[in-house]
Formats: sequence, structure tokens, C-alpha cells
Amino acid sequence: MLAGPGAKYDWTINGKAYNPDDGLPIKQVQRVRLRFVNNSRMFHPMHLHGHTFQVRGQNGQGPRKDTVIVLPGKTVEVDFDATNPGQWLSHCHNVYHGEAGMMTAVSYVE
Ligand SMILES: [Cu+2]
Repeated sequence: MLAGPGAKYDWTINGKAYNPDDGLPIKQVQRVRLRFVNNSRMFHPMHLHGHTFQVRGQNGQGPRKDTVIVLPGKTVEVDFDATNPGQWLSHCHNVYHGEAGMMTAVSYVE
């Protein structure tokens, strides 16, 4: 859930500004779906490090990318293969949003 800006010009994912200890756990070899729900009035080009994802379109699979624009009030789903273990940021590529909290760590766990 992408939201903001808050009172301190903070931008959030799932209600929280970036905290490296509190990300999204995934497991290696999973096929992972990220659902970006834009609950704000600005667009957010959402980027995932370390992977490329396939954008899910109305008719199934769409283009393979590493950044997808999520328009205000819209939802975009992307799928990727978890084949690159580590901790990877996913963040808004309007960097002033990312730096103001709209980032999360996608973290491989055992
Ligand atoms: Cu943004």
C-alpha cells in the first residue's frame, strides 16, 4: 500500500516509512507477486533491485521490467522469480519519495 504524504512529508509502504529491520520476507525459488496499491494522489514509479519482474496485465502477462509506474488510485501487480538471494530494496523512483520513506527491503529468509 503506497501512501502519503504525511504531516512530515513522509511517504509510506504498508503504513510505515522505511525501516531496514522491517521488510517483506520471501523465500528462494518462490514465484513472488508484489501488489502495488497506490492510495495517494501522485504517481509512483516503483522499482525493485536485483530482479526483473513481469507486469500482470488485464490479459495475463505483460512486459518484463524493473520499474513500473503506478498511477494514483490504481493497482499494479508484478511477478518475479526469487533467484537472487540477499536483501533488495524496492522503492519509489521519485527519489524524493523514496528518501522520505517510500522504500522497503525485500529480504530472502530461510
Ligand atoms: Cu513516489
